[in-house]
Amino acid sequence: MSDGSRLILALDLVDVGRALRMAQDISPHCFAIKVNWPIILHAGPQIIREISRFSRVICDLKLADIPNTNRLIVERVRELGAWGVIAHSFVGQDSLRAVVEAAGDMKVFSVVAMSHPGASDLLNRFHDMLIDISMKAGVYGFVAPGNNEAVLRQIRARAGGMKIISPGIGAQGGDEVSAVAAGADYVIVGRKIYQASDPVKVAMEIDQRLSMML
Ligand code: 3DU
Repeated sequence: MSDGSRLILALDLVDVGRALRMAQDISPHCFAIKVNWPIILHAGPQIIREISRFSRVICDLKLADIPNTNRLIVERVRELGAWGVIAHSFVGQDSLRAVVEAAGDMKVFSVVAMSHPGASDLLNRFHDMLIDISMKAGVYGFVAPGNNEAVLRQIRARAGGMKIISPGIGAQGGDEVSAVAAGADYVIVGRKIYQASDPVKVAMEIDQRLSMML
């Protein structure tokens, strides 16, 4: 893993062998590797431990349950050695606080807006309230759309110096440099990298483009 990188690899491959090889090859060029339900359901939760041996791992479980259930899940994620975990904030302060308390040293990122078109139906109209709920719950940072500069800039303005990680780059139309310019600290990139004919090269190019902004 690279401490100075602003790239987070979204490892949404369901071929576990390929996913692990790619994680190893790309980890020197990214800050962290994000695992989501597809790879966890195919490989089993131990994939979190396995990748944590050589990289920071962010578990994108988008937790959205009552406090007790959120707590039980986060305790297990912590045992498996993850560096961070992602939870929804719309369920309210108590549910999110349960995540923060169970997380210990793990970083908690809350979703305050999303990158898909349907996010404008409801969720993205409430990002200010979701940021306030998240701050009161004590999260470390936010997940905000890297392909929606207007929303991302508003979230950055309200988030102050808190960390923002942004998906929506590449396959969902966003650009990594524009997202960082609009306020993202890190960009989350999946298909643009793992569907490329040379994923390591694409990851290195993104990493280099972003490092030139520093
Ligand atoms: O579109 P990509 O292939 O670069 O993958 C983006 C990843 O980020 C994927 O794991 C998805 O579940 C996650 N994500 C979003 O794409 C959008 C959000 O608002 C939140 C998370």
